[in-house]
Amino acid sequence: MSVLEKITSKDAIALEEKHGAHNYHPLPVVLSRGEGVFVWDVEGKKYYDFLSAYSAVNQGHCHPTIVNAMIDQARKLSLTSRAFYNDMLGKYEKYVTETFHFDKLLPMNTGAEAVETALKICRKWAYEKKGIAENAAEIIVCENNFHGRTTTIISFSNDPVARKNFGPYTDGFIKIEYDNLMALEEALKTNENVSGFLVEPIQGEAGVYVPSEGYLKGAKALCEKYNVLFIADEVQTGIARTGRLLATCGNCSCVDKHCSGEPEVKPDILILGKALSGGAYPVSAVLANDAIMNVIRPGNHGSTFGGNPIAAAVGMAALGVVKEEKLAENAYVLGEIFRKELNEFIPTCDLVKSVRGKGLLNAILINDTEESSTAWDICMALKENGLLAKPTHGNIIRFAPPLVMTKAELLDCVSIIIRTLQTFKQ
Ligand code: IF1
Repeated sequence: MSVLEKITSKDAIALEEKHGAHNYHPLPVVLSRGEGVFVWDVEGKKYYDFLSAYSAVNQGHCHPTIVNAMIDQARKLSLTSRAFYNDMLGKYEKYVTETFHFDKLLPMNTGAEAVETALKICRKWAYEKKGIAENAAEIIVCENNFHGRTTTIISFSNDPVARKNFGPYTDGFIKIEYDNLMALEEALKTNENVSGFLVEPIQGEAGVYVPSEGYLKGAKALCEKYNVLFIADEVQTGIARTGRLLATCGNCSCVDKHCSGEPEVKPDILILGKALSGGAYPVSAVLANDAIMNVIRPGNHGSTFGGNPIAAAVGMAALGVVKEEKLAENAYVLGEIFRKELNEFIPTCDLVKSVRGKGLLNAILINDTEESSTAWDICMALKENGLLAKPTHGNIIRFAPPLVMTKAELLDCVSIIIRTLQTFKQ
């Protein structure tokens, strides 16, 4: 079969079924085109995208500024490796570190790689700066975390599907309850070898679990007290998704200025991925100040593709779009409307228990068991009605559209969601 030949949904799914590893269970829709908040399937049906590739496509599908930056750079120079300098990486590093107020950036490609990088930096800092005995460093993580799928990262996951039969696992992690400062202080107090605390500002995979007001600030204060690095995994929450440039910006006044430079919580190590490229290309990064990042010396870490010229061009363009189009502000405003509209509907419907989230990272809780197929069935019905979303667990549906959505489009989506939910009887 020629790659140019038109393919039906049925045939595309059959090909993946036969020739691809079965490591996903996708909704049965085959997409072939995207523009802004919309995607089209191979039969030409148009959908609102309410997943945004798990928040990678915050800037909307195929944003022309990002696509043009990518094409222009691809025509000039795509990859040099880090054996040589290229003329884009330094510009990109300056731009991103100035945007987020850190001294230095370490470029990688995927979110999981950036998390691995942060863990390595944290451990090296523990031995060389904090004075922890070799191989004794511990990093605190949270229950129900999702940080990626490498062997080390799944070592501290408590999702049996992600973890079971992939051992032996990497040591050196302490798991505590999320959103529990007492548990964090207890772990810090009783383990003198703790060097870092790795946390998602909102737990995505756990079902868009927003911690209590003040949790991140309190956690950062405890990390300071015990000389432990506060490591924020903003792979999913970062780049305007939650109505701020970063979720750790909290309620600082950056909504219209993008960043005041004084975020509510300043991580010691910041992990970015996904929308750092607007979904055009795999681009991830770890940011930290010199006192931490300078523990990394030549040969300690790297990646063939990390910091390549296309990634640098795409990353600058993608962040530029977020700033120029005020996407943090738009996500903030639309998120308030989305939750208000759904909160007005929920009392009229036994099927939905609640809506929660921040900015345009939201989820509804379905009044059924985790084992039920209700959330999946609702997503299938939403698909029929022209809106794509994916269940997380059997009873939670995540709603995360691209941040370039207009208010009229959002209200149209709200009416599709409500109309669809009304067709389900408890
Ligand atoms: C999949 C969830 C989202 C992440 C955080 C690191 C990574 C991710 C906070 C790794 C990745 C994804 C990947 C996606 C499913 C997914 C996800 F449902 F699992 F929770 F987004 F909501 N840190 N998140 O959320 O980044 O290596 O994938 O680039 O297909 O597994 P990656």
